[in-house]
Order: sequence, then C-alpha cells, then structure tokens
Amino acid sequence: MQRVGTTPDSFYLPDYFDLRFYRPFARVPFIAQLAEELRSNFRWNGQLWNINHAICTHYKDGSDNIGFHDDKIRNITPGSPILIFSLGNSRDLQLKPNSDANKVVTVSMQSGSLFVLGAQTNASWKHAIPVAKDTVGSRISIIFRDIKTEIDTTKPVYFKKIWRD
Ligand SMILES: O=C(O)CCC(=O)C(=O)O
Repeated sequence: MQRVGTTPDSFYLPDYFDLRFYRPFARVPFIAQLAEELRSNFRWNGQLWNINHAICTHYKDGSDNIGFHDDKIRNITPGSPILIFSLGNSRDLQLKPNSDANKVVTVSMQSGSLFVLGAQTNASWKHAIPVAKDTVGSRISIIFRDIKTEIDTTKPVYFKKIWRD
C-alpha cells in the first residue's frame, strides 16, 4: 500500500495503482497533441490560452445525457474559453440564457468540430446534451480548459464516473 499525502485526509492506494496512468494527457498522446495544437494556435479574444487540462466524456448512446448546467470556474483562468471537441456520432448541444427560460438555441456537435464556450456565455447561459430523439451510437467529447491550479503529480486524480457500462 502507498500512502498519499501526510495530512489527516490522506489515504492509501494499492501498489498497482500508478497515478501516471490515470492522466489522459500521459495515456492518450492524441489528447496531448490536440492540447498542444490549441495552446500554440488557438486564439480567443486576441490571445493564446494555456490549455492544460482535458476531461473525456463517453455517451454510449442517445440515452446518455447531461442536464442544463454551467461549468464551474473556480479553478480556471479568468476569462478563458472552454473548448468542446466532439468525436463519433453527432449530438445536439442546447444553450439556454439565464434571462429567458423559454429560449433554447441548439447546436449540432459534429464529429471533429470544436465548440467554444466563452467565459461570458458560460456565466449567462446554461448548456445541456439532451437525450437524443433518434437512435444514435456513441460519442466522445473532450473538454479542454486552461486551469490555473498547479497540478501536484504526487497527489491523486479524482474521477467521477458518469457513464454506465
Ligand atoms: O459533452 C459535451 O459536449 C458537453 C459536456 C458538458 O457540458 C460538461 O462536461 O460540462
């Protein structure tokens, strides 16, 4: 067993659990390459952003969905965009302004597309991936962010499992 941390909230992990393998950047070179492309070439509001974080979400079929929410910004660089890269089957992204519960804008998230959720839009609109009306296969989204928190590689990475096997 390996002890992670020295404070009262530290815990033990089995020896076979190697934290390096639970980091998408280390595990999937394709994601690291995409992040590098975005860091070097993607300008938003006239500047480059330090895209240093990725979360992958797998929607196994049209029944997998995410309800309306805004993205929490506690750890992200102020003003930075949230970049949603889509792979696989197209799914609709719905956007709803906080000021008007009856208005919904729908964007078709095509494979290979990059949707830019700007900081102001995230602050004043909610977004969702609704259940698909038609039969649809799987989709993966990779969400890139500019995280300002330093990552301590000696600490564990927490995973929230949001898909069903
Ligand atoms: O998968 C997507 O396109 C959006 C995911 C999302 O809204 C989120 O993870 O906060």
